Amino acid sequence: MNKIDLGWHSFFEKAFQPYQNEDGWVAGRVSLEHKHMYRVQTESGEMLAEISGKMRHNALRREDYPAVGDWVVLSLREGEQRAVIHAVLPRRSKFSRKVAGQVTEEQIVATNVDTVFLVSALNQDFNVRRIERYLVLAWESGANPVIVLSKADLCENPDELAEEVAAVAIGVPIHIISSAEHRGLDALARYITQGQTVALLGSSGVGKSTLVNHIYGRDILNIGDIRADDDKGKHTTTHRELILLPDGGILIDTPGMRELQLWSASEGLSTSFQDIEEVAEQCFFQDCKHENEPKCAVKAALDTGTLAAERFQSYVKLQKELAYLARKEDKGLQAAEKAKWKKIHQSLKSQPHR
Ligand SMILES: Nc1nc2c(ncn2[C@@H]2O[C@H](COP(=O)(O)OP(=O)(O)O)[C@@H](O)[C@H]2O)c(=O)[nH]1
Ligand SMILES: [Mg+2]
Ligand SMILES: [Zn+2]
Repeated sequence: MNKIDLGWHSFFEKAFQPYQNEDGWVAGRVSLEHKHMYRVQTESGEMLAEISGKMRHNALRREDYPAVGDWVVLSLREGEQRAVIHAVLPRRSKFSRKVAGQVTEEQIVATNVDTVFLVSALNQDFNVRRIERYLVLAWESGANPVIVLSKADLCENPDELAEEVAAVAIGVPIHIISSAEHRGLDALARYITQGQTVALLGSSGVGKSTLVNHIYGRDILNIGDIRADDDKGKHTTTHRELILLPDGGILIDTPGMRELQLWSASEGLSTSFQDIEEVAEQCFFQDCKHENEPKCAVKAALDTGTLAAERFQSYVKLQKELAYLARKEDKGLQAAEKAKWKKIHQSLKSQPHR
């Protein structure tokens, strides 16, 4: 396996330069994350790797640790399929969400992704607002979003629903597919060429793993079996996994996310809701909240119906969520900074006096 097939790029080549004179140090790509262990793909094969003590010591935040899709700097242990990770190379893109639950912490879903397939099933779970939410994070990630509407075989009017999506996903390609009927899959192939990384994101049960198997041409992932009363399937994918396709191209299958909570994404919000932000530029007051201000262009657009009320509500809601997150994150950063200094003071104290 050569590095190009693994997604190597001149960007990483440059970032790796400071390490290339170290004896036996190579670059590898993280394909699976275990607890404290990583499965890494290299030119000399697949191996298990641990991060070095120094790296662990210096790591402060989630983003300082490797994630699936990362290129890392490794030293190989002679004669063993084991390695030590010394650094994470800078990321070209990073898809993050907030960890589930109350904790304000980043969860990195996948990195160095060229294209994200945002997969939604065309069944009773179909929800335009959820797609909007995914789009915000996808735009923020730096990867190109593509919307994949799956299970078309279960839907009477896929084109109508695709149009609804098009109205909230301006300029984003939309593909209608059915793995069951092998419909629309060829159109996806053009995104998955040699060295290109595509991550599949979407709620549990929408058919991501099934799609990976169809693209691969063989059942390499477990599929959630259909429960008697619906077609959602069991939650079988529990980890993120990078898969190398036989004809080149790299897929990252991610676990289903029941709730997708935003992680800092102000640019992603602006890109996703460009239509609204453009209208808002016409408001009389620059800091218009579009509530009761006079000469509010957004209100006018809502009144005439050129802007859909649901879309505006969704925008306001996501904006509030981001603002709330930013306040909490700020506090979290302060705490991390404090902890770091405490660590430094302690290590100074424990050094013998000279
Ligand atoms: N009817 C129909 N069912 C599908 C299709 N693709 C996947 N499924 C079923 O949906 C369930 C969940 O699929 P899975 O790939 O595990 O979803 P994931 O959680 O997104 O990875 C399984 O029972 C699949 O057989 C499709 O195109 N049509
Ligand atoms: Mg799955
Ligand atoms: Zn306004």
